[in-house]
Amino acid sequence: MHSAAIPAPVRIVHIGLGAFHRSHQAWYTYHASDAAQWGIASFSGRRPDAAETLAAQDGLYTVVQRSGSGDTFELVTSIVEAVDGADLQRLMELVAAPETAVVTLTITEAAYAQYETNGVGLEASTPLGRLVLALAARREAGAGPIAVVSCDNLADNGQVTRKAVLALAAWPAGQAGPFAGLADWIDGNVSFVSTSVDRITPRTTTSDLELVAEACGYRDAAAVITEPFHNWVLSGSFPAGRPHWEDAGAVFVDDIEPYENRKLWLLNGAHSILAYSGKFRGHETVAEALSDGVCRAAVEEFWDEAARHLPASLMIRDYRLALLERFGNGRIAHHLAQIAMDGTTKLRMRALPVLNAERAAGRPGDGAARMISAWMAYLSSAEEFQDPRAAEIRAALALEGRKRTIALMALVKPELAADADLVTQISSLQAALITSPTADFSPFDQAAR
Ligand code: CS2
Repeated sequence: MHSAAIPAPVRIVHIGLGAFHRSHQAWYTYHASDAAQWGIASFSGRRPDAAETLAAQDGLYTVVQRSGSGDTFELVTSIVEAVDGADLQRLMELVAAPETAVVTLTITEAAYAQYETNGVGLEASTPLGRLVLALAARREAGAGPIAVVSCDNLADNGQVTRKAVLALAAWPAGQAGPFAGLADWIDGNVSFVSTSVDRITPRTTTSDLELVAEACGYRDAAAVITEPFHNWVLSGSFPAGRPHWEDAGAVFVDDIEPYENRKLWLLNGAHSILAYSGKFRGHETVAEALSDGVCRAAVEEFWDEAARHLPASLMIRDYRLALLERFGNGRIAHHLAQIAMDGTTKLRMRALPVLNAERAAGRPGDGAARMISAWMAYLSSAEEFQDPRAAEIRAALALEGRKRTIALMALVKPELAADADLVTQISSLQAALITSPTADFSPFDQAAR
């Protein structure tokens, strides 16, 4: 355990201080052998709450690793400063400091699409807007190259971040001042690292906090509960250095795509199927949904399709077995409602690549299509839902039958709605789900897997 008495100097700036940041990037940094050199200044997202809570306890918090058989507790000291995300001044100051070498992001999948779909420009209220303003400050200060590391569940997240940041930096093009030539400077000086991140971290509950108080003898309002499993694959350069994250198991690779696809399709894809079909069938948690044969069959059906487009060298069978065990950990109450959020963005990453690959190979891709159908069935029955395109979803839900299906499909991707065969396929899968919600729509032989 590192000493909490002398905080490490800030060399990493994080945007998106939430439970996952605390159980993943901050935890890896804490476990690096050179942790004493790498302090994190972590900025909250939309609300200041997480930063206020953590700042009140000097950035210290407990990671509870919860396995099927018990809990272990660890005090993590890598976050040395917790700041309200709205404090743009402090963000600019820290990113402009030459000692700062890395900016990590957990800003949700939806944050990357927003500037495209909503035409959002360079605004200090959005996480990427804040990042661009901070990078402008770094250029102004002559502090040199830096790495930006997206830790959100998007394929090719480094490139997606790069494109979004460059587009935003060029937004005020032609204006004088700090933005002239900014996109060119970013292009030449900022390394956008791609990553695949993995650690199931449900939202902490009040009873979790009580348990920490009882077990550790102190009150920690910022504790996180997470599974023992953790994985971080990174690809890209760090021009100003980085912690030895490999000491905690991080892996650096040249070609990240197969790892990203394996994680996004098999873990996150299955999560989305469990969330939508599970909520529709009255379940609350991942473990509950997985124990329902109907939901489980839908997951296996999708996995069979996805596996055809993943390299065998990635040990897909073992990965699937490990996922069943992780999802089945009933001591982790991972709520389906949390996963069900932001479906329009998540389905684009999780269902469409497999659907397209299956159709390109001349097969229907029912497993991937069923994920989209389950989302629609869930929306039709949900009392409330969260999505960046909630207003348009509500307008679509006011329509009937095929029209409703087309309108919802268009929100995932407009091209989908123009494909009459696909509309028919998704409509009939949805009808099957709605008219016979208890039927086992894809029987499978568990022992054969
Ligand atoms: C989940 C992920 O909420 C979701 O969409 O699928 O947060 C998932 O738990 C993590 O990616 C696991 O690493």
